[in-house]
Amino acid sequence: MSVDYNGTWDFVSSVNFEGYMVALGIDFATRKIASLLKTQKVIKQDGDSFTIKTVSTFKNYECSFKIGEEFMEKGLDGRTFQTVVNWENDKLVCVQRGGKKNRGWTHWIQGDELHLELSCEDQVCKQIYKRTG
Ligand code: VL7
Repeated sequence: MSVDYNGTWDFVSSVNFEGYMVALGIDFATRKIASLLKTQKVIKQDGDSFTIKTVSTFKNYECSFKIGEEFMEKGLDGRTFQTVVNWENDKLVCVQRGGKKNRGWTHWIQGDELHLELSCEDQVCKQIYKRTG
C-alpha cells in the first residue's frame, strides 16, 4: 500500500453533517453542538492495521480495525453494527451493516488533505482535513 494515512489531521470543512446526523437519529440539541465542532483525526497505521481517533471538545471516538476483518462496532449514535474496512486502490472503504441502511465511510488522501465521506441512508456528508502533524 503506497498511501500513508499516519498523522494528525485538522478540520477544514464539512458539507451536510446535519443531514448525516438526522439520518442517524441524533437529537436536535446534540446536532447543534456537534455542528460547531472542529474535529481532529489522529490516525495510526501499521500496514493494514489502523486506529482512527476522532477528537473534539465535546466527545471523542476511537475505532481500530484490520483491513478485511469484520468486527462489531458501537457508534456514537448508540447502535451496534458489523463493520469491515477494505482497500479500494488507495481509498479506505468502510461498510457498516446491521444498523441503518447504506451506512459507511470512505477516506482518501489528496495532496496534504484527508478527505472523508460519511454515508447513512440517502445522506452523504463530505469532510476535508488538513495535515498538521
Ligand atoms: C464520525 C458521529 C454523529 C453523534 C457527537 C459528535 C461528535 C466527534 O465515523 C467516524 O469516523 C470514522 C472515519 O474517520 C472512523 O471511526 C466518526 C463522527 C460523527 C456521528 C453522532 C453526534 C454526537 C463528533 C467525535
